[in-house]
Amino acid sequence: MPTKITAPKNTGSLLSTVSGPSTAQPAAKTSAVKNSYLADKVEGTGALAGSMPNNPNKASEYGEAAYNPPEGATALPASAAVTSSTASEKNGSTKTGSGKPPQGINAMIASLDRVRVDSGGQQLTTNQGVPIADNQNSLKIGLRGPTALEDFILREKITHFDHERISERVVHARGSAAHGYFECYQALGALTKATPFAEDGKQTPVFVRFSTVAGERGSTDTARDVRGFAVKFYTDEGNWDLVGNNMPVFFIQDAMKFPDLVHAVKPEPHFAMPQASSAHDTYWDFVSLMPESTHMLLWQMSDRAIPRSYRMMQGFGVHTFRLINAEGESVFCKFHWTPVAGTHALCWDEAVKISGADSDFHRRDLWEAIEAGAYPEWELGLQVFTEQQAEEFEFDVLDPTKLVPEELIPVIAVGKLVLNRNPDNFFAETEQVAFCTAHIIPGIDFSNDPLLQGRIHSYLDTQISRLGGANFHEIPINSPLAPVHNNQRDGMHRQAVARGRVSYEPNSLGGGCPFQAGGAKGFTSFAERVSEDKVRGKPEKFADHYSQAQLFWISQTPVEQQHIIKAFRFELTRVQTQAIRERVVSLLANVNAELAAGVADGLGFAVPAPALNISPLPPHTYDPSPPLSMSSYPASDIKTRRVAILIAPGIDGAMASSIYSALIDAGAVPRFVAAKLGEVKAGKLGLHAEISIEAGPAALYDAMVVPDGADGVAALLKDGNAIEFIKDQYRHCKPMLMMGAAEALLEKAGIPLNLPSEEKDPLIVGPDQPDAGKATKAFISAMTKHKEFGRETDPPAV
Ligand code: HDE
Repeated sequence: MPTKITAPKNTGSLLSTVSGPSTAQPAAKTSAVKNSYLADKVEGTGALAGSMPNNPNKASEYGEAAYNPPEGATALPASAAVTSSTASEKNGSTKTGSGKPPQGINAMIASLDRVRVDSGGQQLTTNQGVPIADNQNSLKIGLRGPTALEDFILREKITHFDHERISERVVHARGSAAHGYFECYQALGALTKATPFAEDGKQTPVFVRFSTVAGERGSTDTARDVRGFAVKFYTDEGNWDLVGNNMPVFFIQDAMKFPDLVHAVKPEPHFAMPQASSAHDTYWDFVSLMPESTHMLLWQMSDRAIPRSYRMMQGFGVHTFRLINAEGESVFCKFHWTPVAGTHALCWDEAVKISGADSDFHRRDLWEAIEAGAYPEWELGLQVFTEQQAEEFEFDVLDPTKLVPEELIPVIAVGKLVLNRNPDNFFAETEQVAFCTAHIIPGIDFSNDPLLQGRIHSYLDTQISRLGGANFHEIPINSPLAPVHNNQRDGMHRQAVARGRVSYEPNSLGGGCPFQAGGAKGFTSFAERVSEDKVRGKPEKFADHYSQAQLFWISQTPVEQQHIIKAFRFELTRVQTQAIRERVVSLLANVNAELAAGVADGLGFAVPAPALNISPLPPHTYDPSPPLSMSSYPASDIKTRRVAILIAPGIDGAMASSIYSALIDAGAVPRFVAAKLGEVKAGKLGLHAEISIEAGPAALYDAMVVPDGADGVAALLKDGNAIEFIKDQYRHCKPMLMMGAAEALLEKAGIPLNLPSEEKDPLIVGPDQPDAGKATKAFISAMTKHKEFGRETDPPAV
């Protein structure tokens, strides 16, 4: 009797990728189905999809309910098989992985360890891992013959090389960066639910990039320019980028004008000059027609635009932001970074000379400080105010050309930023880091500042072309530490290998995952009530272009004011069109008569009539605000300050050595500087020159020393480079320790011991103090003052 063959239920469907029976019956696991994982997958899929008969949250998308988005509906799969891409996923290999189905993880995140490469002890290979036998010669037909097209090793190498460059940032192309951490002093839950502020002492890793704005990627660090101060916080609720500057206001009030501003300041398009400088016609043409720039122009012409170091400048978020707490309450907020090392600047002549001597001056300074363990530090401060307070201010807090005076709203210190690790690779990290004002986290929100609103679009957009596509977030320096799960797929250079077939939401085949976090855990915008006409325009308070420029001016010390006048004079002298110069001074005439007169005098014309003041509101008169002056942020030590000790044969070696050691003990960086490298006979000692004057001229040091020793000084007196070195140190207002015989060098350089005011120059130490120990102490204390501006005359006497 023939055996009755019963077809196992649904087995055929199990083995097919299309259609199936109209029953939810489980498929039979017979011997025909070798992979029971496949059966689990199909069976479990039906069950999982069946457990979600509808989209229960749909109603919450409409009306009032939308204010509190719920967490997404989810269901758990019966086993890992259900959400897999393939039932063969357990067949592991050295390439496909362990064969252990991953669930709920994204292996793209985590520390940079996962992508670090070190080739120590390794052989050279192609990008395909093929060992390269000969890295010296291309493949030729005979030793003197042509190169073969089949030389895939040469072609891979050259092709990669041809594509090594990516386009530079449209602005802020020149920059330097470092890793570190932000530490919150105290939990700020009452103000914000932002996770970096969630607990006392909480640390959040950061990557910070400083930059100039106008210059190209290879341009000089010490150009007169605004500096970028961009901080990426890798928080446990995603990346938060606070993309600020070292000045608290900006040139323009609306994003619409940014391309115009940047086109005006960049090298002029016909001949691509000047590089990294605003001192040219198109820039001043534009800003002089934009009176709202006036306040920022004063900041830009101040010494803030020529910082001594990235480590010695403030940072500001510029715009008004919002903080939101767990109850959904919101306050306005301004962000301030204040350097522990104080705020210090270069002299303009010094900045120009540094550009020639070391155009990487700021990059080197940041790198060297971190390598040496002198970790740069800033304090984060917040100015917090309510919407009602903001309405009463005489300026509009949505206007980025205005600041909130600290006398009105004090800055509260909330944490510190420490930079303690240099990048491993400039391109992979500093060049590829993608800051984006749109990167905010729960607890932080935007204000309606029209400049900020435009930036929210711009940064995401620019990264797509600069970093080659929509997947720039996967570049290791940009990927967050927080888990990333969404249904975005594909695109150029995609690296994540998404498991499963679900790439949409809502879904039931993935158990609803990844599900929406809901209002309690996810990002929600502050539900600000807006009921306005759709219009292109600005509020009336934006039209007050001069009150805060006046505030800035009257808050500067007389020295700072003189520097501002001289900076305008320099920039406008390089402008060729007289009408533009006059227009700039007509703006300044609305700020301060002395300022306008000083600039006009320097340019050889009379102060023109003030520019039309179009504000419909009466101007506001502020009291001076001391925090707007750099002099409010001194430093108390000389850590990382560079000191040149000029030496020549016959110098007092014992004295030179003891000064050297005392400076090291104080945390400074002394260097023996001589006419050339090699041993310099100094009494019984042989001192080794560390750098020559020509390789390390005066502008590169914060202070200088000439030890005693008649023969050594006699040799220096004959060296024109040494005399120029001493003159520059004096002219740049730097501390000088001139021991014993070295006084003759001051005479030869024409340097007076008294200031033009007739008082003794406090930063020239030594000539009247024969005890080297005491003199060095006095010198170290003088160095904490950094510069003696009382020396300055116009034009310089030395
Ligand atoms: Fe930027 N800005 N910006 N900016 N900005 C860029 O983004 C832009 C503005 C700032 O170290 C670009 O990745 C627009 C204000 C810094 O990588 C670009 C507007 C402030 C950095 C861009 C502004 C800044 C940038 C160029 C007006 C201070 C360097 C490459 C609506 C608060 C970040 C890039 C880094 C970089 C656009 C105005 C600071 C093109 C459209 C105001 C520190 O997206």
